[in-house]
Amino acid sequence: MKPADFFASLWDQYTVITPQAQRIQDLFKSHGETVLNDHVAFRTFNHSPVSLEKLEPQLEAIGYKAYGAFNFESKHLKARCYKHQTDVDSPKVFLSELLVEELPAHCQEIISKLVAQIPADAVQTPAIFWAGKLWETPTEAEYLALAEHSEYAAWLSTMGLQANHFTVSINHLKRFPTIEDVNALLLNEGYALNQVGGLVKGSPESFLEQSSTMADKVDYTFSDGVQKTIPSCFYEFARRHTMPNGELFDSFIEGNADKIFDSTSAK
Ligand code: OOG
Ligand code: NI
Repeated sequence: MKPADFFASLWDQYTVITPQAQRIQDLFKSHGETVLNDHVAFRTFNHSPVSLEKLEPQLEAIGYKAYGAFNFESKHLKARCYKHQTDVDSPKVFLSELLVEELPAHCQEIISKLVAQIPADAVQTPAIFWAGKLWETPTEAEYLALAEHSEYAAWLSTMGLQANHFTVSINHLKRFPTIEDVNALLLNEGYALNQVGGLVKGSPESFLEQSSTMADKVDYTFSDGVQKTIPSCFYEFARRHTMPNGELFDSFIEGNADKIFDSTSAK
């Protein structure tokens, strides 16, 4: 599979439950912009047939290679980032996984019931990255129990494997050269942005500035019939800066990412 086809399929699936992303991309286009993606992110459960280490070969199969690793202790997550080995314009990939054994026993039980339903050989092709939920829908009580300890776990239990967000590369915009320009445009259009730690995560001094919308909300029916609107996915904006060695910073920053994760928070 060509990376372009991979990201096109992902985008199609992502925008169905994240209509704001299509609307915002169209908004940039209406201002004459060409929108390139900085990166795309995925979430998964560790110790499962779709763990980070099981998924990684499918990224390698489309030409990607890991180049960074991250830990988020208070969120019980670890992550890796990947870039395409030859195509510099292909989006980077941020792949995180939940360290399930670090959650309270009752959360582990809920998750192990979900994970037990995933076929051992679930990972066969890159299409696994938009496979969605590989388990039966949880009950509302299970969702709320997970959310109390891990918003990430609750989100993953309802949404499954899919692009959690795409990220607009501000570096490739012409009329909105700064992250403040982008945020002002979005706020003016009425979009809710992630405010955790301030609108802008990071700084030019750390070579990476990021902001994101709050996730869209979708109507969801839990397995016990309870209906609720819950967070789906969000859209991110990233501006990368040149380091003293003259190269553009191309990795991620734990202190920024920690706050971006909250873009799917239900609160
Ligand atoms: C990933 C959050 C981190 C970034 O760019 O640092 C991130 C997630 O919400 O799954 O996207
Ligand atoms: Ni991101």
